[in-house]
Amino acid sequence: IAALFKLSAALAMPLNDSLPGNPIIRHKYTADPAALVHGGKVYIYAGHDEAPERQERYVMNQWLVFSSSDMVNWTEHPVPLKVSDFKWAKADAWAGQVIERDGKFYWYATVEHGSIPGKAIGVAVADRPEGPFKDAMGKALITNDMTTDAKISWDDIDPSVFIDDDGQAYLFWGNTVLKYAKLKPNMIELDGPINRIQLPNFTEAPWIHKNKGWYYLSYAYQFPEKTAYARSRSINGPWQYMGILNELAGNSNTNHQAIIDFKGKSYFIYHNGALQPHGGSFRRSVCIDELKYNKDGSIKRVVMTSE
Ligand code: FUB
Repeated sequence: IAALFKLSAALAMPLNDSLPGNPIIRHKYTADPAALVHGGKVYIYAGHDEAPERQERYVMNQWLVFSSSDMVNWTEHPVPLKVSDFKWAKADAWAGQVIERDGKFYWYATVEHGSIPGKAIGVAVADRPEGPFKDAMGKALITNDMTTDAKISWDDIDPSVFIDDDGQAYLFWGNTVLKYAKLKPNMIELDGPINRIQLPNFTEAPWIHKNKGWYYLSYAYQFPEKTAYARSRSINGPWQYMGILNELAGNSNTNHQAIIDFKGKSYFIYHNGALQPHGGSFRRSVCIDELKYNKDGSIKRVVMTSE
């Protein structure tokens, strides 16, 4: 029986409670979604909010991955990555993003560094989108002592990675100060200086996507957080602020988005604290709504739906 139990735990399991509607995952709290489209499926990478009821602080030790080929039925895969997989890290499976390059999947993830005070960004790599992922560098890619412009220990968080049509990869990240740098083709070294971008009320959670020749930079705005966005004709800016994309995330003081195209539609994937009975800022849940553009390339506001 023990062997059978192990086998079933090791296999990906379709979720019994995977119902149409928001939140999309209801048996666990999930936060900070990043999404990847690969091989006819959408993969959602999320932090696991593990804070017990009434504990008002983040308890996040691992990340989770879910896949779907129809955006309705989600399959949970075995835990793909944990803080403890980064031997140099000590806590906090905060936000990140996974991207594919040359058949490898790279996960840029925020953690608390074990010996350099503050948050850091590590890179994990896998041969398959669902993992398992392992530390790609044996050390952090970004540490809090590399930049000094924000006097907080959590300003080097929330990596978002983007590969442009010419093959150049970029890493965007930050809290309070938004930074970006080129990545070398090996995806684990910066290729040039760290640059800064000024955007109104930038808090955290940058996400880059491209549509019809425009680069879009969406981000968490103010605190409690709404989602705002800017756009540019160049990845290097200048960025034109375009306004609010999504309102405060019900019952959560953070909002954190990913934007993808899948099977002819665009989607806005985010979290809120609406899952009952204990949802809130430290027990968040991933939601998905369709994202629509106006004729001029601006984006319509996303209003949370329950269907
Ligand atoms: O989940 C921990 C942190 O809260 C993330 O890194 C931020 O984006 C915010 O959602």
